Amino acid sequence: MQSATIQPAQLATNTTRPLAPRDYKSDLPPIWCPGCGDFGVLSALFKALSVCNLDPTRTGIVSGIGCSSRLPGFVAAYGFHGVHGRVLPVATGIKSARPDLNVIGVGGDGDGYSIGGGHLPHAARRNPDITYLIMNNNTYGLTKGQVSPTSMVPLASVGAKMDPKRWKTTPYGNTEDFINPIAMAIAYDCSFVARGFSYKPNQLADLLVEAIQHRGFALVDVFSPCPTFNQDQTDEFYKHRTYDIPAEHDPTDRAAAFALACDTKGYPLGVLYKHTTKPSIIEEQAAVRERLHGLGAMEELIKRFE
Ligand SMILES: Cc1ncc(C[n+]2csc(CCOP(=O)(O)OP(=O)(O)O)c2C)c(N)n1
Ligand code: SF4
Repeated sequence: MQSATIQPAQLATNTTRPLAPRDYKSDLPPIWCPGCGDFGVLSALFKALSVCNLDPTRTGIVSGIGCSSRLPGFVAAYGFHGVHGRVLPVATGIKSARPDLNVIGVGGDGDGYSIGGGHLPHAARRNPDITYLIMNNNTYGLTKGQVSPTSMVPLASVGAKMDPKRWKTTPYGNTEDFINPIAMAIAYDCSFVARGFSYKPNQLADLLVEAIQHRGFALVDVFSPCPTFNQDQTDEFYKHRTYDIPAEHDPTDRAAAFALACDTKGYPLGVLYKHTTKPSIIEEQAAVRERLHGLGAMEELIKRFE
């Protein structure tokens, strides 16, 4: 069932004055390694928050565990540094309880696609009005460089030797193939799917603005290299293999979006897919609440707990 009208997200904006990117900086300086891609992501997020003029007192940034998941501490807004892989249940819960708040989830590819990967299809079908920013460095950075679901390293069966200096935890070879997270998200009918690159912070800021303004669940996968533990998917690797999505791409065409996501010649950057009429759990929950009020059931329930 699809609703007929296309609504932009209702954002809680700052009403006193326009806020600059620096207004969203917390007192805590980021403690990432020099050259970490997450710096570029953070600066793009500051810019996007400023463009949307989000009210920091009505904005929550939710993360899991990992280097990337430290991000909420660096933003002057409400932060929830939670449990590994549980960004989406927490973010969905906050948005369900307080639809008036802006909710942004952040974390790594390990957090979001490995231990937390099972939450993705359900977030896609529930379609809560939240943005989920995944800093994809193709490794588990915080735990010192294990193979993650997006590590593009050869499998042991093809005889490729892992460089033990690079991939210390798999010195005899990698036994697990990698996934394509944006193709997966489009297959799940996630209502907004985009990909950015931390070395293109202006483009990334634009993508984040569009994701925040999207009414529904917006996934933004960002290549954010880890120079300390991943010497394979580096900034140079992506600089040579990424390209901007051509202007003629229609993001509402799901088949075209899927084909783009599966491109084997390079990695497209930009908005791949946008489903603007998908129902959202937040509106469905509001409809249920209204019905319960109409029946007097809500008041009865509240009385029982008074
Ligand atoms: C339940 C649980 N399992 C495992 C860990 C150990 N652990 C902490 S961070 C992490 C992976 C981090 O990788 P990723 O999410 O990609 O973030 P990055 O550090 O690369 O930014 C793991 C396995 C944990 N903290 N909790
Ligand atoms: S280990 Fe990698 S992901 Fe973690 S802060 Fe250092 S460069 Fe960034």
